[in-house]
Amino acid sequence: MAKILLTGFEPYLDYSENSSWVVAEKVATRGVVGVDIAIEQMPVSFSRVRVALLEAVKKHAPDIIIMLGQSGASDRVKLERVALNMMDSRLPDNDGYMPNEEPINIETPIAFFTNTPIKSLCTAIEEQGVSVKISNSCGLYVCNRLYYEALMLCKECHMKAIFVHLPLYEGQPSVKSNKSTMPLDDMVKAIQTIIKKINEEDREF
Ligand code: PCA
Repeated sequence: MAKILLTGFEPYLDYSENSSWVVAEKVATRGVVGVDIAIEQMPVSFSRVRVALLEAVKKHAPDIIIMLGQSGASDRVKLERVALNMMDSRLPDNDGYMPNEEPINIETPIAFFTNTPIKSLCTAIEEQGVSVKISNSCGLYVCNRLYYEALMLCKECHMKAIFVHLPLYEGQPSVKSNKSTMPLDDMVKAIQTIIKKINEEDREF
């Protein structure tokens, strides 16, 4: 049975909840037939997120890692294609750190692409009637760092990885009423679809 590691983030900035963690918990509760899903929460910390990822991967030894993050400005699910070797932010992380154009690792490539079939994942989610798009920038905040580290790990072991940015969810506490939101069930459906699709394609090889 394929082993999936699903990660979400802890709350950050003014948000009392993080939609990515709420969705990760719901996906784990509902499950997907034929796969074993583990979830782990990641810290919103440039310096601590790498170790948190390494520990989670060591603990669960997943075939596939799907990382979720909240994107407060988004009105749809965003499948991230690329992670950049760069950290830069005008907003602090949960340790109060604000990097200024710092490389993640001076010895490794400037970017990595996902090793999952991102276009067919996008089509499969669209077919479920959920708003989705492929994004070519995961930002330069903590989500991008996590994604970069995960894709670097994929070069050393047999693991597939994709990062998915999620909107705020309908009814999410401490969210201003002018912000776009999405029903929680749609986001859960999108992630279940990704898990099913990658798992199916994995078994074809
Ligand atoms: N979103 C942030 C970090 C944590 C989260 O959920 C990001 O997009 O980098």
